[in-house]
Amino acid sequence: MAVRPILVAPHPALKAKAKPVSRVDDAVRQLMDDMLETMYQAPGIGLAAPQVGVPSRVLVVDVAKEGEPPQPLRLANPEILWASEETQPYEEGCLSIPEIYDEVERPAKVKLRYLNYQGEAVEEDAEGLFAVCIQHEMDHLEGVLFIDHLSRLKRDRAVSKVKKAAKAA
Ligand code: K1U
Ligand code: ZN
Repeated sequence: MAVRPILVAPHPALKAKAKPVSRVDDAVRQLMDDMLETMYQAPGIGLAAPQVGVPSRVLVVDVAKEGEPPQPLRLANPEILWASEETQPYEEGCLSIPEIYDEVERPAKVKLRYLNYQGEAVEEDAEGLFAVCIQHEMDHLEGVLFIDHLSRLKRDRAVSKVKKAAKAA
């Protein structure tokens, strides 16, 4: 397993739509394992392949609370089959937009389908932080960042803050 560098906005790879994987083979499993290691090291609760420069529909998530055993999830070709009308606000962050946090309103519950580590199709219900994180990561597969859900003023402020920090570094 290897820690891969995480791309930071406004990198153009973060705005591209990712392609489905044709099957979950050893290369995809290696990518999933590297992404989990990268996510834990960051630290974060999710990571999408475009954030490590790979334009594939692969993501990893672990929303276990501190003190709980890890619950790593590796997903390929995830789809949202259903989303609730009820929404919930959550203060989101993003490893590709360091030090910016803001509230995003998303469906409170979703039903998912994806291919797991073994390439089997799995259907799963998500709510709470799990639902928030899955939707945030699936946005990355469409080239959408959480700041794209904010007002233009907040988004422009966030991008210029990140650009300034990158220049200073
Ligand atoms: O996609 C990403 O950049 C990862 C992002 C996921 C996310 C966070 C919050 C709401 C929705 C999606 C992060 O993991 S940001 C870091 C973070 O939330 C965190 C870091 C350490 C401990 C707990 C949370
Ligand atoms: Zn993100």
